[in-house]
Amino acid sequence: MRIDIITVLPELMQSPFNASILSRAKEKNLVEVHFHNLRDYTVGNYKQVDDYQFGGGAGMVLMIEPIDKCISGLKAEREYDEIIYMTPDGETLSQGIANEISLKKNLIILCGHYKGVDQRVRDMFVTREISIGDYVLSGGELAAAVLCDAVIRLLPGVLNDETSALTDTFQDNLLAPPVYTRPSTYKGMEVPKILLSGDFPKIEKWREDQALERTEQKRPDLLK
Ligand code: 6GU
Repeated sequence: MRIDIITVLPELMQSPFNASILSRAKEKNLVEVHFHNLRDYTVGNYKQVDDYQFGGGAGMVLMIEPIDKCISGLKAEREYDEIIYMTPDGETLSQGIANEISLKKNLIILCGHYKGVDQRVRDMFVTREISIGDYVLSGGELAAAVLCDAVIRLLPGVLNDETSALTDTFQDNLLAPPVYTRPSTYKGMEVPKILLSGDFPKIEKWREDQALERTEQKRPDLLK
């Protein structure tokens, strides 16, 4: 997978991509992530990327011209499966959307800022608009990092235990069951005996029951 991220704050995005699973995915050549600083695509001497909105009102709007230059340059080099705009008025990210996007090859992710982007960018280029929840962030960068994390960890070969993503919370619309590790007794608190029994069919049944019970208690909306 190749991901091109267009942003006015590339430095905000470095650390999530240089740690843990995402850096391992890059080292294994399972994903390439390229950052494009919108300021490098400006036309005048002032490196201006935003301007006041027509009609008046508070807040700056990202201008179409640098975004057009950046996206058109990328599109001239390869086909993109999706041009995603990160915006709080997009569809809310879910495990299902992450699964879908993980099947794509080339993605552009445009990070919004200030009051957003000129609507003509959305009309002309954007194929999908994604939010990470009903609250407002100061820019799309952190949301883009969340989306990339959710997607990249699903790429075959990224996780060490290949089956691990299948048992995540939200796959199957169920929360994951409780997990335990050593020691088996800690300050009088015991690990459920069944997990120490070695009876794997029974353990599997217990986990399914626990997942269902946990979902009923904490997220009954998922069962509807
Ligand atoms: Cl994608 N962008 C911004 N600015 N705020 C958000 C968001 C995105 N998703 C939730 N809040």
